[in-house]
Amino acid sequence: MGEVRLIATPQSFPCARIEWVLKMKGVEYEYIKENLLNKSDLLLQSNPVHKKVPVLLHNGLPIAESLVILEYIDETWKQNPLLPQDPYDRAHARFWARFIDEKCVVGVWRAGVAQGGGKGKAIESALESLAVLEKQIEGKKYFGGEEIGYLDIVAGWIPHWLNVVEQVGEMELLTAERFPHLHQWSLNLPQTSPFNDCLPPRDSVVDYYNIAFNRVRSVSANK
Ligand SMILES: N[C@@H](CCC(=O)N[C@@H](CS)C(=O)NCC(=O)O)C(=O)O
Repeated sequence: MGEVRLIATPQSFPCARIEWVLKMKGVEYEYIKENLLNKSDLLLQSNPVHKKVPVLLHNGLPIAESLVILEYIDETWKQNPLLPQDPYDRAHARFWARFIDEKCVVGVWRAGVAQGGGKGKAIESALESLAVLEKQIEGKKYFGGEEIGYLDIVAGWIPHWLNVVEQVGEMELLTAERFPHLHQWSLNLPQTSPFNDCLPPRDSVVDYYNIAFNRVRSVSANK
């Protein structure tokens, strides 16, 4: 199916999503490691709008945005389908993928970065979004049911990255008491393939978020 290259950064979970799915599908790819502090011409030319990783290059053609890339991979390599086959179920999966990115990721990030007076409110808002997600996993082993599916990949940052954001952001969000189902899922998922052989060292993710949070905080302090 041609040449597959992935422009990515090991500590980035949108990039990890792509690696997980390429591995699930058994697609061979070349990993092109990007330095986000000094972006390459290849990244800037391949994703001129957002200038972000991940970017998938398939036979030289760039595809950006992790959720878009996941669907492209699923449509191009049909083995081990990721999204449900039924149109209604697919629409439902897309709805929840957007909820995860637009509400959970953004809410957790904002809570982590926040300091001082606004932190309590930001944490509350992140907890509200996680509570909604908790309802989606209740009674199921994975978001995909008995098998890992699209939403497990999209939410796959929670087991490894959320805990780092909690540490760097000095807060506690995902506890077994608050969210027993999501908590159990987040213990199960990293035991499974491809997650268990494709996670960046935790310390490197801590460093990455320390740098990222400090940058955002200093930009907002200088406004
Ligand atoms: N919505 C995008 C988010 C991608 C994203 O935020 N990438 C970060 C790394 S995790 C990045 O490239 N940041 C560089 C920058 O903002 O300059 C996706 O899902 O692919």
